[in-house]
Amino acid sequence: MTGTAERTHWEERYFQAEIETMRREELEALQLERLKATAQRCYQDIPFYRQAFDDAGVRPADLQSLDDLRRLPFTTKQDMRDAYPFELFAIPVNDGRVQRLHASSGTTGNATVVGYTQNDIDVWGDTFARAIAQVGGDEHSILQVSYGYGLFTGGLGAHEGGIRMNSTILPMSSGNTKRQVQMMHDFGVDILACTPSYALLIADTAIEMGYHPATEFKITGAICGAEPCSEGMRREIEEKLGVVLVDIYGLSEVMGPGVSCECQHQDGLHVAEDHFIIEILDPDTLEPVPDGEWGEVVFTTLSKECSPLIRYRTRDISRILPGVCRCGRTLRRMDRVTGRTDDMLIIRGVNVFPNQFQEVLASFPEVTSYYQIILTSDGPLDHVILKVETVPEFDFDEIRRIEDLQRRINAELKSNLQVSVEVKVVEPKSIERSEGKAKRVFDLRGDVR
Ligand code: DLL
Repeated sequence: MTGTAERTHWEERYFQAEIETMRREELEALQLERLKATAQRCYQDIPFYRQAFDDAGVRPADLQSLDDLRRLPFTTKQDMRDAYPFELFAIPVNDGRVQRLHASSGTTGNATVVGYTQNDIDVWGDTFARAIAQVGGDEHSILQVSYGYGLFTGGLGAHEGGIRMNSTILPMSSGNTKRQVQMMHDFGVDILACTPSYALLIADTAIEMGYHPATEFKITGAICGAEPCSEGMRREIEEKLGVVLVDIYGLSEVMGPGVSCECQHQDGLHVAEDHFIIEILDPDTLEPVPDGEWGEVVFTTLSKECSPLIRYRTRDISRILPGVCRCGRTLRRMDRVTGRTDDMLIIRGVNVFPNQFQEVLASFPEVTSYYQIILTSDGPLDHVILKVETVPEFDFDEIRRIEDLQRRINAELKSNLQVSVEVKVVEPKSIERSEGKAKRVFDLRGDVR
């Protein structure tokens, strides 16, 4: 790949330029019109919202400007769980228009269930297709979808994007990694869509199989999301596979992948603002924070027919990046999601997100991107073990080198994150690999949170 030339070419690549570069005033007018229709539909067709609007003393007709959105009530994950299975649907499930159901895993309560009409699926396809264009894909590209298919929105969301772009879809789902590599090589796959942890596993497996994917494979783009990915891990995947990796964000409650996505500049994720209004709020006061400041991401859907949501509190933490992007898109950008309000660890009074460990580890060439955080109790205090895995070239037999590495990582964590943890360096390949979202934090403290 001749990086620069390709990227310059990509700067011209929009899937829906008329929307992606729309003047702000026009976009906001479109948002207001769609917001009014959404509020009306929610009030009319969903008893939960009628009650919530009435409790808040607001009617859909009160929406005169986008600022009036702040008068509307919030929706939480608990509201969605309580509405299990279909009470938040604006269209009865057997009505003939509900084409598909997706649901979150629901490990800690009822699953959250979301329905899609054909139009909802088409919008989803459009927004994911924008991501395909961001990595230079088109109707000539082969798209390998290695997100899991099923109730999880990754696989079918990417699939819809491929259909919309008219790309050739290779619906691998996750798992059977050697076969993934073999087909990626033999078929000349152009774009890979999967979680970043799985992309890394696919890259490592290809290398173990004796390939040098960065030069021997045709692949040039990766669309990776569903979990945080540090810059270090992104570069590792990019170098190993020879791709440009764009971060894609989404959540099943709001749609699935495609709510926002990076462009080739990898400088924030353009929100599909024609279909979603993003707000960044202080999670304690629920008041908006200024652009550039971190807070909880809240979304209102603008075009969803079956499962519209008003001010859904995602618990994800991000911020709006001020200014306009070099790519020319006018859709505003949110920063990469590095954590969730409910993921935050409090280690001896210091707040840290698991992903921040990954950022620090990225500066150590002796270790891989695989790590685990194990929380145990040490009397009344929390004890944190950070397990990190060495690269195969590291001489694991020399205890002095191991101790030295542990000490250096610890010092770096202390100076960057102000936390003190027990660093445990482990042998190559001893940390479990993930074919989907990686589980990094193991809470063995015995309390159910
Ligand atoms: O993970 C949808 C998705 C599939 C997004 C494929 C991107 C690619 P859920 O399983 O409902 O849906 O999980 C949603 O995952 O609230 C975030 O905490 C996290 N998440 C999603 N994308 C990203 C990302 C899908 N790019 C939850 N970076 C969200 C960091 C992400 N976290």
